[in-house]
Amino acid sequence: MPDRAMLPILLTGASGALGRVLARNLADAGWMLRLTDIAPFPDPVPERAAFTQADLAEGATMARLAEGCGTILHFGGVSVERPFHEVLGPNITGLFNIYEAARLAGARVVFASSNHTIGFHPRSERLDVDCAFRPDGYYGLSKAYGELMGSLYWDKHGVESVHVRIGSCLPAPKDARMLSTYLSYDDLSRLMMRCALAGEVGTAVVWGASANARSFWGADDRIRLGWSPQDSADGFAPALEGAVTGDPVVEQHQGGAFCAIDYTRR
Ligand code: 15L
Repeated sequence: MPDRAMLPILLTGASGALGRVLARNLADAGWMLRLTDIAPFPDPVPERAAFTQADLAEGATMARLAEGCGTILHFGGVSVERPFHEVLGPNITGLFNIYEAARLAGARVVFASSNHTIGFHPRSERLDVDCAFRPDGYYGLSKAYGELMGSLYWDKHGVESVHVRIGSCLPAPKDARMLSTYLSYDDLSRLMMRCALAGEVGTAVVWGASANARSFWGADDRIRLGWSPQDSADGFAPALEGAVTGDPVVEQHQGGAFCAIDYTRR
């Protein structure tokens, strides 16, 4: 097996908000990238990268793109709560196509999971990654399925799979909840590089959040990946304490109880 760091990375969802950040930061760090998305890539394609416009439904295209790659960063699919039938194709069939592509290529998958897999746990519990799934919608449910798909492909086919339960990955936190869930773009990028570089990982689950003092989340597998976040939402606390962007009626009803309040209102 050639050194993973010498092999290209396939990045799905490259035209999305996080995909664009990763395309730029990983290319700047010297990685060779294959980018793909159903939507055109809106930025100049970085040096040492190639972009292919494709639907995750095209299994043969995904397999071709993954050929020769060491790692697949799977950020493609539906990334917000939508009706069940809109989530189903990209996040379940598309997900299957990615794991099959990884199996054929002998690549490691890094799956962009979400805090919405556990969104209906109360905020008062400190959650470790082995907590039960409590998805807060069809989107979160599809991400929980994705983590189980990763587990299946490791146990059955030896495909390594890292599941990153991303909190709120934005340029800056926007409300009080994000003082707990914020993940900076730089912490995300460093995490992805560690996921691509780490020695044997089998399956691993990581909370995708910066070093936020108010975090809802506890133990995970970050040590095995050699990652620790360097940024934090804490500096935003004076401006955001008490700030709410969810539906005030639902927040009152639930007492601001759940990890993922922005989706519980729908
Ligand atoms: C996510 O998983 C979503 O992709 C994003 O749109 C936000 O809702 C984020 O979680 C969050 O919980 O803040």
